[in-house]
Amino acid sequence: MPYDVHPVNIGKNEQFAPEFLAISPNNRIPAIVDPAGPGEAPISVFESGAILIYLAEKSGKFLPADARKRIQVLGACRT
Ligand SMILES: N[C@@H](CCC(=O)N[C@@H](CS)C(=O)NCC(=O)O)C(=O)O
Repeated sequence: MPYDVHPVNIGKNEQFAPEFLAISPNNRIPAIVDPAGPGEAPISVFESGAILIYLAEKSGKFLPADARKRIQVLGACRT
């Protein structure tokens, strides 16, 4: 997927800028904006785990449909 990187300098408190808080309300990086989100509307996603799940679901890759394999990928089970 093509993407643009927008550095946020937390050493300069840029994570508290209103423009960034509109994307990531917990003032944490990483965060993404998908201009073509569900319903073709833009969506902001924050928290790295949520971002990875969002991108996996959008791409149709990495997250198996099978429940056992899916939870193994999420790293939240004992086999
Ligand atoms: N649970 C978050 C943690 C992210 C996080 O802690 N990011 C740090 C940098 S590594 C941050 O943005 N700190 C800025 C702050 O706390 O103001 C995730 O997984 O995305």
